[in-house]
Amino acid sequence: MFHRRTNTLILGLLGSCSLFLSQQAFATPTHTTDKWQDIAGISWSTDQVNWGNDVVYTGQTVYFKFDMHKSNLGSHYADFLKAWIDWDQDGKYEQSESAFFMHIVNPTVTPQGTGEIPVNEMYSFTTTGYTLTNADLGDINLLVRVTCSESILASADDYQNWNHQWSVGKNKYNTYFKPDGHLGQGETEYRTLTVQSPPPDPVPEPTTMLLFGTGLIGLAAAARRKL
Ligand SMILES: [Ca+2]
Ligand SMILES: [Ca+2]
Repeated sequence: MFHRRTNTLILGLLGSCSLFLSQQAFATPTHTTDKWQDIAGISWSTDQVNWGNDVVYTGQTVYFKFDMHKSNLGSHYADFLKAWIDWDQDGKYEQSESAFFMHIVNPTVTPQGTGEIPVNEMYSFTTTGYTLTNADLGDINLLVRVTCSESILASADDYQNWNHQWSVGKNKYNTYFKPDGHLGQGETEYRTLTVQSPPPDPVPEPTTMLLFGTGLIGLAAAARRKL
């Protein structure tokens, strides 16, 4: 189970970025290019079999799935995907509302200059389940971003040199990866999770009613016999 506001799942990828540096900060998330990594899917499920963007109901446990597509092999440290879920529905994504992040070390440093070899890889990440309560009723907005290690360091004004990417550490990358501002590489996408009260139970089938009625008559007859 993961808990609103507090949980941070970490995920990550071997990655690659070319040099896109930006020291600027923007109110809304923006990216220079999605040429290297992009978001291929955002979906959720209550049975972990059927994934989509359907309405969900209180009492159900919902799992989220995020798909990241990686176009090119590259030479930088890692690619990242991070998701925020506006659980308190105040229209803002707090760092405490992050539901996802990670970091896997590339075992070999690919020489720079070979980054644009197409790899066309797909990565899929699934969260643990969250059980919806009445406090979740309404429309809950999701924000998902993908980017590279170099872009994150640049946004945090911590780009010291190329090799610095390998010594930053996953916790710092998580802290640096914000729901707003500008990142050189990557993409941002949004979805809305609609949470409703469960629909009423379906009307019983006529045969069920007949059996139920027969049973009642039988019970009544038995009760009379006992008198
Ligand atoms: Ca996309
Ligand atoms: Ca919020």
